[in-house]
Amino acid sequence: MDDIIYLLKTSNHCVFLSGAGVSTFSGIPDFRGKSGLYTKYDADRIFSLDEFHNDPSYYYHHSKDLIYNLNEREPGLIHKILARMEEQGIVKAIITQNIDMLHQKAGSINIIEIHGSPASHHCLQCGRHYSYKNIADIVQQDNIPLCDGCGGLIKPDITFYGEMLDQETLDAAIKEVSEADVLIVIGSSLVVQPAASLPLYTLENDGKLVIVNNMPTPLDRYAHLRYNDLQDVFQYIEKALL
Ligand code: CNA
Repeated sequence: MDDIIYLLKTSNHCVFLSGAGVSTFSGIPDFRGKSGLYTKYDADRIFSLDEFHNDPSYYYHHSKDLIYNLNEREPGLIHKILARMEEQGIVKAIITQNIDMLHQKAGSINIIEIHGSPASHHCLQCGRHYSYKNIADIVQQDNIPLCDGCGGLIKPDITFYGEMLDQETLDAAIKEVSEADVLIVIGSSLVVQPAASLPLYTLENDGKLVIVNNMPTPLDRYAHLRYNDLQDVFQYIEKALL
């Protein structure tokens, strides 16, 4: 564990790439972990663009207690320690695949949400914007949100499967990982593209890759350091550096 402390102490531009495993400490299930959503149902379908167009109730029904109750969720151990690490200049940026807004809630500032966020929604017909709270109230009453102006279907500004990532956001993430001398991937299975390929930019630019995940990932063989348990690693970092 002293090896990761050494890397953090000597790094000039340390970036984290976070995945759903980080938010399991806040009671939000991941997708592919031991108790992930895949063990219960086809989680891809919830976030499928085709499915959303065919039957938006599938997304809104299944995300009622996943997305539209996020005001009840609190940042976990990892979110909190990362925010303190940024405050102390140890972390330069967090790129997250998560769509739960918990890095912000913990106080992190430089966050790149590559899969978007439910903080905003928009009407697919006229483009009118809606806030998270606006939509959460409607979904909690088991209704499907429709546009006040034109009656069009409202979609969260989350990138669904079958949809392109926002190019500006992806470019910002690529810039960060390219500049990173240390990239630490935490709680991600590294299978969802293009996020899963971001570490390759760090490696191409002679940066070091660290992976903390309790299941194998396709990039394990490229990792300079590899750990299993998020809690162990972050508690060690907290004790050694904060
Ligand atoms: P994933 O594929 O579910 O991978 C999460 C990984 O974390 C798994 O390999 C787990 O084994 C691992 N893990 C869980 N707990 C721990 C722990 N304590 N220590 C070490 N490892 C642990 O999720 P990814 O983020 O890789 O996949 C990307 C998808 C999942 C994105 O599109 C997300 O939007 C989507 N997602 C987000 C959330 C959220 O916002 N909280 C929740 C579920 C899914």
